[in-house]
Amino acid sequence: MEKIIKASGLGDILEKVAGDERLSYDDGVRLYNSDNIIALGYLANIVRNRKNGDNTFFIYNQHINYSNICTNLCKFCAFGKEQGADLAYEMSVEEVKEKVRQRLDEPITEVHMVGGIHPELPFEYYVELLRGIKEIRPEIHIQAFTCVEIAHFANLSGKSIEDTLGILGEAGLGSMPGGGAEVFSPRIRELTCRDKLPGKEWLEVAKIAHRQGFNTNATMLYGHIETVEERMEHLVALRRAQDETGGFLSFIPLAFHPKNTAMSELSRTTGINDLKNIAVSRLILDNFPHIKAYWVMIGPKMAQVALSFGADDMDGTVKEEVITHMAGADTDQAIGSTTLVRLIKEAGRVPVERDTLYNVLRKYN
Ligand code: V47
Repeated sequence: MEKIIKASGLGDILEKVAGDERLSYDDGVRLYNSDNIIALGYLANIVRNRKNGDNTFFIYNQHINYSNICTNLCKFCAFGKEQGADLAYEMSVEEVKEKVRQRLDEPITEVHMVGGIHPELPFEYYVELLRGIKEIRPEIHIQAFTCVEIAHFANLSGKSIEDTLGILGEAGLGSMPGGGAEVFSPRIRELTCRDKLPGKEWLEVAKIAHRQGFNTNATMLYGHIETVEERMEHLVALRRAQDETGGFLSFIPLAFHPKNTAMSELSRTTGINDLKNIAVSRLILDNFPHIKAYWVMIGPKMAQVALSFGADDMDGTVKEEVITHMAGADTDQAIGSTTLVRLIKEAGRVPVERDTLYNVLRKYN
């Protein structure tokens, strides 16, 4: 294999990876431009095994999207709707509590909750959502609200990001998911989501959250109009932020789904693009403990293969995924833990059920 890697012009990168040396921006661009997907997988697998061995994580979780009403109306998004539009919806606090109540008999350890940037709901609504969920299921970890939502809540409350997070933390917020990052490039944001929180501010909110003791995740939406260089700028910016705070747990590359979006003329991502983004992010984000292959977006089969290309986490049972399905995902809206365990075992890895903060709950070896 090492001969093949040298023959594909990546010998110097292999040496760096074997020596646990940091890769540069230019190395990342070369990796993205390489046609040798097996070489990329081999390199990423070295880092994956060094960090996580054969452990492959999943979580028993429940997704709740409290509302899709959104003022940002990003071009790549089929979920966000204008208030009053046909498919627009918003749940009351009671409806969200009912969603949690309905699944009390399942061993769920995490509620993953995000929504749009709603023009009218007051800050108290979000605080009540957290309190309400905790009332029904006090032991559950709530991973909720992207950096974009947190910045919006700070505007609503008239308080600093720090104070806003403090109030949400007291109400039950445990950590934050990685959405809303998209691609940090101002060019991409101007073309696809000009009203959204700028990339720099997304990073600032994440770092403030980390300094306050919250862990968060990070994402990158790939496979639309971004260049390889813009992907690399995004990854390097995340790596720099992680050097400063160490608060990111997991990075999730998100495969663009074009259906029902304002960019529906674009094609869906291919398997090679999916694997490249997993592998290159594993190699560049040397300070991120985990890389997730999100089965909802790339399908369970590709997510299984991704476990040999740098990924060590398959996310979770999910149930009722909405954001990707409104954009045409053809995966199921939920997956059983037995299926996740089988996928991981057949990939030759060890399934590990985790909680949100990666504490091991059960190892299937
Ligand atoms: O914020 C929107 C993206 C995100 C589309 O943190 C789209 O563990 C693809 O962030 N095609 C929501 N992606 C999902 C998300 C997530 C999912 C699973 C785990 C975690 C985590 C985070 O999906 C949005 C946006 O960036 N998105 N529209 C689309 N058409």
